[in-house]
Amino acid sequence: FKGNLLSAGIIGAAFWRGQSRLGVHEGPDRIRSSGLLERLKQQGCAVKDYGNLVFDDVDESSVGLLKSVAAVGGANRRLSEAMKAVKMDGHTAVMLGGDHSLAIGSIHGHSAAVGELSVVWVDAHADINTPLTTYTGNFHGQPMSFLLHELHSKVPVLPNFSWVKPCLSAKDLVYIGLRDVDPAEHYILKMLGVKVFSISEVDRLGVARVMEETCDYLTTRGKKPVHLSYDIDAIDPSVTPATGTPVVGGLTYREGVYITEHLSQTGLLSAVDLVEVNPQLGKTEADVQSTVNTAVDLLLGCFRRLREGNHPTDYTLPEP
Ligand code: 6HN
Ligand code: MN
Ligand code: MN
Ligand code: MN
Repeated sequence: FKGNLLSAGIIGAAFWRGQSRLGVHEGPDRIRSSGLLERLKQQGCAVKDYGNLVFDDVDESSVGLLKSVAAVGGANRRLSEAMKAVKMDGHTAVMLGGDHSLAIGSIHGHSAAVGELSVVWVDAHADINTPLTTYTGNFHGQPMSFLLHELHSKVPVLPNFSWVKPCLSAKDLVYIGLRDVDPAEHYILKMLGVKVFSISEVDRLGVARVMEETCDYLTTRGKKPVHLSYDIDAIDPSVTPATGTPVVGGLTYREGVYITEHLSQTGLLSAVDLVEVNPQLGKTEADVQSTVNTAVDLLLGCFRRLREGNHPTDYTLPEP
């Protein structure tokens, strides 16, 4: 338990044009209003809320199949700058989405501030389509293709994307929870030899061994700051139904939280994305609350919360 001087720098990114379903822009405020900041402070974490980013009203036009290209590029550019500033201020950065296309700006800005990163991507999906392999045209299924050095030559230059420079090596990436991977994505993962703990590996090994192996794998080449990109749809839709692309057979609540607890205890966690919470997609208010409360618990886990309980390091029992 290294130090108790964690501080969270929170950025809201109420952006949804990386996919087509209305409501995911409500994620940041809904997660805040469920008590995230108060509960982080209660557990001894300093908190600075940078508010929600203001995005330019750029045109929403498509390039072929690709939806809202310039909007996605522009929003991510702004997010990248904000993320870099939060890291320069010395915080553990928290990016509340919004859809998962925002990982482009989040990881790019994080890397611009601290250099080489490890990325742990927890998701039902690999989000590694290129703009030429996507069949939905949604950028939330493509962010990883813009970030990897190895895919640079496979990604065309698009309007408002010329600022994006790949910043991640395939060997510094681990996926956890995959269970809905497109054929082209599967090909890319195999071609690049990316480390993947699909939901089948979670079944086979158990989440504790998956996390041990994840950390061992990432740290064999040195201890780089870790960026955790957490898509709420990694968790089973019975727990987190309010999301745009739910897939049956996901992580349990307990497995999901364990991942955050384990990474937090390494002391290497430097930034977290929590994306794809869509409050408009719950069938009932209870569905929405279950989704949002789980998102909050995942974030608390990222800031050293332990389910066994915690106490301040200087705690002393009152004398009678
Ligand atoms: N997400 N592979 C599909 C696509 O559209 O490329 C689904 C992507 C889902 C993205 O959940 O962040
Ligand atoms: Mn997903
Ligand atoms: Mn470990
Ligand atoms: Mn995703």
